[in-house]
Amino acid sequence: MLDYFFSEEERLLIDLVNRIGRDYIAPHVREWDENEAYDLRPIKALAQADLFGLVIPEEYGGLGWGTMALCLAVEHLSKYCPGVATTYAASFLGAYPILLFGSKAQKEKYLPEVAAGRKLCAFALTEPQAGSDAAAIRTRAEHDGEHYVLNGIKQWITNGGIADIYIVIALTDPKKGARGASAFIVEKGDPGFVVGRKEKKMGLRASVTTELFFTHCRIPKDRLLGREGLGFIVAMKTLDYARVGVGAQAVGLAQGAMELALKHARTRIQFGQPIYNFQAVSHTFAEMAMRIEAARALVYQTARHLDSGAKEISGPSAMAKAFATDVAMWVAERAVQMMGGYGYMRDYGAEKFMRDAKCLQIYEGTNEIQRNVIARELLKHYRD
Ligand code: COS
Repeated sequence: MLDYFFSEEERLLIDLVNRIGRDYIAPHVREWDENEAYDLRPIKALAQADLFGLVIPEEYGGLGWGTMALCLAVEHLSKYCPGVATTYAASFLGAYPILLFGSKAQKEKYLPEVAAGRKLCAFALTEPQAGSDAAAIRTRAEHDGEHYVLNGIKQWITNGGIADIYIVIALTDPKKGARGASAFIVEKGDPGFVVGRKEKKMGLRASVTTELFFTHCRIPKDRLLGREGLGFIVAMKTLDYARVGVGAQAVGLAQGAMELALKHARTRIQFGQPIYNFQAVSHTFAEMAMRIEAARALVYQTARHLDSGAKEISGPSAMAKAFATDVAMWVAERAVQMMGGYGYMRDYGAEKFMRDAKCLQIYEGTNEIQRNVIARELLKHYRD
């Protein structure tokens, strides 16, 4: 691995996350995957280590470190279990809108609880008919005195049911399309808000994904984030910040898959020698290492770019997400191949990385959508 000149704090953070990974995640990974079970223990350990406060400013009880720190935490968690990393990262996806667009009162009310890990967040944009075409949402939010009344369905929401705070994008002025969307904070227990069934997923099975139903769900007016009409911008800006985190998740996943397969290749004897001695195998690992390092460098540089306060973040974040997750899928598939029958069997962990990797190319915007974003941003630099 290249020397990325981590600060002392970053080194301590990496050690801490690895300790949590070894103690609270590694022993249970297979069981959670088999049983599609969400387990609170690693989340509690992350909370006790103050790691839910990484990007939350100190004045709201966080550490105020930024996106780079969050990427390091997500990367190293993902080596052990990308599903646990999903629960953790998705909570930040739900916290970013408050961080970026919340009023002082909203920040004071919600962020300390989030930073302490006492409350998880979720981000609800997707609907049955609105996936890549996010502007096609139908969930409505109508005025009713001092309240808004929400009606609609959200689909494939990470942390559904286990989160206490939900950012819900809904139309306040449907005639205006994307410009008529607004973002709201909905709390667990709000009247008319019901969590639907838990989805059965191919991978990331330690994380929870559900539908959300809003039926005449009444929320006070002060739950609006920013102002009416800003909902689509809230969603897109949030994704600009969060997508690099999916890239970090991909780097950790790929590293975990490579290390697993490498251990196998160095100890598996065929034709009288470790299979790593065969060039077809060692060159595959060389290729894995190269691609992972390129993905890592892009993710770290993008995270530092975001932390610098740079304005143009959509393109870099989309690049980091698409590039790193494509690398992760490739590495995980190759890891299965390098382990042969052991790779295919559920007892050995490689196929789980492959199933987990698939989702990373899909969620928080498919990699096809990322390429749309990159192509759109590219044109801004070559207008003449
Ligand atoms: N920051 C700020 N504003 C943004 C933005 C960004 N990153 N991306 C888009 N916008 C604005 C546009 O400027 C445009 O505003 P105006 O109407 O004022 O011009 C508006 O949002 C609509 O943008 P655009 O015309 O590009 O939207 P499309 O309908 O073509 O949809 C989107 C393209 C952005 C929805 C698509 O690229 C996308 O990201 N889809 C995936 C959604 C997603 O990630 N879902 C996962 C949910 S969380 S797991």
